[in-house]
Amino acid sequence: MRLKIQALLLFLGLCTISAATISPGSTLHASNPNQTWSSPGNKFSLGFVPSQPPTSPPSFIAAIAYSGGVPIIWSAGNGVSVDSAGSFQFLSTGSLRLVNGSGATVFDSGTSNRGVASAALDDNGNLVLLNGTRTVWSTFDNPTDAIVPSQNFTVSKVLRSGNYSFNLLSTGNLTLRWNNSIVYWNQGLNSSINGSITSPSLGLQSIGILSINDPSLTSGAIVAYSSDYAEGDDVLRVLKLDSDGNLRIYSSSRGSGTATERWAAVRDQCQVFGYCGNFGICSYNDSNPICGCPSQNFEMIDPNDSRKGCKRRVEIENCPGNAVMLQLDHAQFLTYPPESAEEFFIGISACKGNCLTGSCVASTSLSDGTGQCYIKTSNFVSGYQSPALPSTSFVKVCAPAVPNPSLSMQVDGKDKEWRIHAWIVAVVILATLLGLVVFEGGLWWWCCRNSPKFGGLSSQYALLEYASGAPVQFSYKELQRSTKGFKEKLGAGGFGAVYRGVLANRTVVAVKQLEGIEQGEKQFRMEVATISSTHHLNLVRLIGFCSEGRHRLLVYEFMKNGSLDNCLFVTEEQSGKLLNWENRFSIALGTARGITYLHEECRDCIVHCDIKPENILLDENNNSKVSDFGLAKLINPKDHRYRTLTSVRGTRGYLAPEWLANLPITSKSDVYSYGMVLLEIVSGRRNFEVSEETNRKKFSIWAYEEFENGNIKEILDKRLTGQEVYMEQVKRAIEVSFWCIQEQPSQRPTMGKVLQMLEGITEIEKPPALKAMPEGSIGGTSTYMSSNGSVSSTVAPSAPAPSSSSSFLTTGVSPSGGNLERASSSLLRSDP
Ligand SMILES: *[C@@H]1O[C@H](CO)[C@@H](O)[C@H](O)[C@H]1NC(C)=O
Ligand SMILES: *[C@@H]1O[C@H](CO)[C@@H](O)[C@H](O)[C@H]1NC(C)=O
Ligand SMILES: *[C@@H]1O[C@H](CO)[C@@H](O)[C@H](O)[C@H]1NC(C)=O
Ligand SMILES: *[C@@H]1O[C@H](CO)[C@@H](O)[C@H](O)[C@H]1NC(C)=O
Ligand SMILES: *[C@@H]1O[C@H](CO)[C@@H](O)[C@H](O)[C@H]1NC(C)=O
Ligand SMILES: *[C@@H]1O[C@H](CO)[C@@H](O)[C@H](O)[C@H]1NC(C)=O
Ligand SMILES: *[C@@H]1O[C@H](CO)[C@@H](O)[C@H](O)[C@H]1NC(C)=O
Ligand SMILES: *[C@@H]1O[C@H](CO)[C@@H](O)[C@H](O)[C@H]1NC(C)=O
Ligand SMILES: *[C@@H]1O[C@H](CO)[C@@H](O)[C@H](O)[C@H]1NC(C)=O
Ligand SMILES: *[C@@H]1O[C@H](CO)[C@@H](O)[C@H](O)[C@H]1NC(C)=O
Ligand SMILES: CC(=O)N[C@H]1CO[C@H](CO)[C@@H](O)[C@@H]1O
Repeated sequence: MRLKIQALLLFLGLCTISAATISPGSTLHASNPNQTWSSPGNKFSLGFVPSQPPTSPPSFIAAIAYSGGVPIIWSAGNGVSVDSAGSFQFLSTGSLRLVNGSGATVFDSGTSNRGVASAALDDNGNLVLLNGTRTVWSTFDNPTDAIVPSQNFTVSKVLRSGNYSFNLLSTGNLTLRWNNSIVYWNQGLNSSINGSITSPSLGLQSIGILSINDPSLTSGAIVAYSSDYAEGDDVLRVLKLDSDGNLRIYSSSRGSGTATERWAAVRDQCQVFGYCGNFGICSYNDSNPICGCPSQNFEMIDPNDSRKGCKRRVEIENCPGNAVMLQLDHAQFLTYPPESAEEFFIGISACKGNCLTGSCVASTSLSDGTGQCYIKTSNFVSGYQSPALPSTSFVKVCAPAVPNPSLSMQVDGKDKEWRIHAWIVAVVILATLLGLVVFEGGLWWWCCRNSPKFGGLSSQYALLEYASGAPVQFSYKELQRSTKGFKEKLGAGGFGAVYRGVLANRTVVAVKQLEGIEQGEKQFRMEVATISSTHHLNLVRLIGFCSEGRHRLLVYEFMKNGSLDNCLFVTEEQSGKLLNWENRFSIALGTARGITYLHEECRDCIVHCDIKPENILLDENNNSKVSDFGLAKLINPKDHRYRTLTSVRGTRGYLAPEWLANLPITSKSDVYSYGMVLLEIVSGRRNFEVSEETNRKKFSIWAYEEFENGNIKEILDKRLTGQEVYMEQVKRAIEVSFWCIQEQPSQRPTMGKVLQMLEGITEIEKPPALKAMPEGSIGGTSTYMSSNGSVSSTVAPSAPAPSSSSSFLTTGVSPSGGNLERASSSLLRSDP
């Protein structure tokens, strides 16, 4: 039925086409908009229309428009405007020409001396130049920004609007591009039609279907339906590339003078690249996309047109050495092919820090669990900010970074009357709240005056919150009381001392008193929220926090069996604590699971940065739990220095070489540290230990030599002799650890892969040889754990040469490997 109607319409269309002839020498004048060339049925007309938006003095474009003036389906020179003295001429040479008031040609059809004897506008809206009956040139073959029914759009054609263009690819894909390069929309055909397309053409049917035709297809492949599909007589539908970069189908009933949007290619306008210009940030007010600047460090290029973009008030070149990264929460810089090459997988602070060096202008860190980071080096960036976006972006600006005032403040500043209203509302609300509080307080007192637990009220509430999974906020006093004035010290880590405490509900906790926190309250709370939203069986759970004045404390669940180092490196007297092999292997697996979760599975990818036996805690069943994750971010607010030698919080011996080589820190750096810990779990010895027994070599280097010679038993902890040990597991653990401690990050497996190899799910190839580091550079006993060791004399190992041949199982190599190295070498170059 539908097909019949279609055929009928097509038939009618073909038969009724007649065209009003325009004779050579005719001229239209911009000064008289009433003068037009019309199609026989008056459906379409060519004439001058005022350009939009109106200008002063007025300017005009020569356009073919549907009856009623809307929509415009073609314009001379694709929207070029002329002054009111301009004219549109059909010259006797056969050319169509638009000239402005000074007589300069601004558009020419280029058809002079090609035998054109007449021109005609038909009732499909096609203006053709004819030699007899042969079409020499037509507007349908030279579209500007729109396509109408019966127009045939092929691979070689293009619609343009400003910097945007629309193409049909020979594969049948439809693309929208910015600046001819960046593809921000790419839609393919139904995959069941793959590969068979030979010469596709795009057509808009008069009933509102957009489809692709091809000799290999019996019927058109449908691309889109108008929302008013098949409705309406005398309705014109137009596929139009708008100046905002979106491709839309409009419907317009004849003579109405209006066109209604019926379909749009890009649903989310803010996803259109460059919509807000360079450095412009797209966001939504209620429903309209609006453009703004990233911060007060920027100003609009044209205050009258926010879409023109923004520019820095002070250019980066004018503040050498004083650039900082401005943080934009819930924001991303759009990254589309072919631009996305500059991506790699690192944590959020590395994404920020790595951008500060080199030619990077902005970066976006996705918080979708991938840890993906886009480094923008192009001089054009297009931003999008929305509370729904799970990403954080950074822009390089001259210090100080001045964030935009929040929306409420803007409103405040604008409207005094509003402020008075707000005052009244606030007073009323406050009074109501106060009344409620007094009432509830009375109720409480009445209920609880006899309860012995009255004093523990706050903790009772805390318990409620704890059960709900949100971090509890403690007062400093409360924690002081629960730790008996910070008496029982459990240990001291890189971030501060840890004390044993007992909460009012008798929960035993570990209270960490953070040191060197320079971060503001808000930032701290955000990080706490991130840490506490990270739940895993093999991660130590954060119960609560305290942020009061200078005091920053974190409250963790208490781990009865302490940290792994206490059970691995025990002296003769304590040998009762020694772990058997079964325990050791399950600790290795549990730790790997916890780190895998941090890297790959939780919402904000976290690179731990300080994995060592001291940070692996054991509960009463010797289940391992990783602690201190997410803290690296807390400590160093000035991220660009976060990994200079003096501020490295990680621990020598477990630090990956890239820390000292000043290369990007990625999740692979944690893999290195884990590898060292794994080797220690097997051997019961510190990886950097040097002794006569190891021929004065670092234990890890010596261990590899023993492994090469097939002496796995030599590496295994001697104290396990006589116990039940699965040599198959030992061998696997040793091989995995050697894979993890490869010098090249790209050679190390991901944590997920490590887990699979340990579990025996994936075969393990023979690990390549380890490079002996220059003595004293990494993990030398002299610098280990010394708070301010001979840092300045430390020799950083030479930057690893980018290697494309990775011998590691190909599936285990992160796809970012190559890019990472490219990015690294550029970082190195720009570093003094
Ligand atoms: C165009 O037509 C309108 C009404 O049809 C008339 O008022 C106006 O004067 C005309 N303009 C010119 C330049 O002829
Ligand atoms: C006409 O176009 C020429 C060349 O683009 C330009 O120099 C001239 O100023 C224009 N004249 C008017 C009146 O717009
Ligand atoms: C115009 O058409 C005629 C016959 O159809 C042909 O002979 C002539 O070459 C054409 N002129 C040009 C310039 O192509
Ligand atoms: C569109 O044009 C191409 C090439 O000019 C042609 O092969 C194809 O048949 C045309 N399609 C339609 C529907 O007219
Ligand atoms: C196109 O983009 C360039 C920047 O690449 C900009 O300078 C120019 O104004 C843009 N043109 C239009 C019409 O938007
Ligand atoms: C065509 O579009 C699909 C998505 O619809 C995309 O996966 C594919 O890569 C595109 N093909 C080309 C050649 O761009
Ligand atoms: C693709 O084509 C198949 C068979 O023609 C059809 O069943 C399916 O619904 C189509 N898919 C889409 C997304 O149009
Ligand atoms: C949203 O922005 C549009 C365009 O700038 C404006 O016309 C509209 O009034 C704004 N709406 C609100 C609710 O602010
Ligand atoms: C913005 O518009 C105002 C008035 O409409 C005008 O005076 C001003 O010059 C315009 N500014 C720019 C940069 O175009
Ligand atoms: C736009 O394209 C031109 C030509 O391809 C190129 O020179 C220019 O750098 C591009 N602009 C941006 C901002 O990418
Ligand atoms: C309609 C069509 O050609 N479908 C093909 C798509 O590609 C797969 C795999 O290449 C073929 O099996 C289908 O026949």
